[in-house]
Amino acid sequence: MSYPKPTDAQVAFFDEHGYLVVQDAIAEHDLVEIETFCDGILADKENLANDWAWDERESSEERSFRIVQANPFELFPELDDQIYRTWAATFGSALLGRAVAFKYDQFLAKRPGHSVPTWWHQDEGYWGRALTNRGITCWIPLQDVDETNGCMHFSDGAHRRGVFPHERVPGLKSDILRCEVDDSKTIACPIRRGSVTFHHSATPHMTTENRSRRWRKALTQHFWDPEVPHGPAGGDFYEWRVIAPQTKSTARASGLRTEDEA
Ligand SMILES: O=C(O)CCC(=O)C(=O)O
Repeated sequence: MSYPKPTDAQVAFFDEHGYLVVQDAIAEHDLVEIETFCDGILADKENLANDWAWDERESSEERSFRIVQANPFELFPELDDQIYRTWAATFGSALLGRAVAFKYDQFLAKRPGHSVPTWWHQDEGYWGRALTNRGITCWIPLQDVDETNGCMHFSDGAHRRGVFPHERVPGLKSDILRCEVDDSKTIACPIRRGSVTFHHSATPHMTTENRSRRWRKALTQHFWDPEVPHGPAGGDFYEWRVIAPQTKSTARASGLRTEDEA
């Protein structure tokens, strides 16, 4: 199979709605490779991953990993030139109408039967003011997804409404944020393995908790205008932003060094 090119209708849809589903985009052999690397992270999540919904009552040894969060690009540099990354950069540049380049990725896995939603948020709520309208995300689920196991939901057209106030989620000690959206604009995007979603950096989005019997795994890739003048840890952040890496690799992905590496 060859990776698809964006059509004018897809570019127009993205511009109006702030998100897009691309069906059957990623080749199965590439999905298998992504999943092999990500399963390696899952097997050693205590050392390689954050618990993105870390319950404040749990010690670091007891983290129950309701959302596993790691940075494959930091752990596996051999993935640098993979086609799903270069394709998503090209496709995303066309959708956004400006050139973007790969910035970082995240492996996000939701434990079966013990997970939480990834609450409504805008990526710009994390990335800061320098990213205004200058980023796009390509989300690759590694199994079929729907509302029972954590598919994407978008707030239709809300990328044109600026950045909403965000807050930390009470009871958690990770850096995860949430915001309020207009419920009447919510679009759920159930998709099959191989399909992806793109969203604009100001599009509010969320995924539901995983109520299935299997892990819900996804690789999300973030693309920024290369002219953005700062790294993830050095910028013009909103006041609600916290940076709380739990491992060396997730610290490095934030542009930070742990104390023993300094
Ligand atoms: O996979 C998830 O749970 C959330 C992904 C997300 O928020 C993103 O890709 O921007």
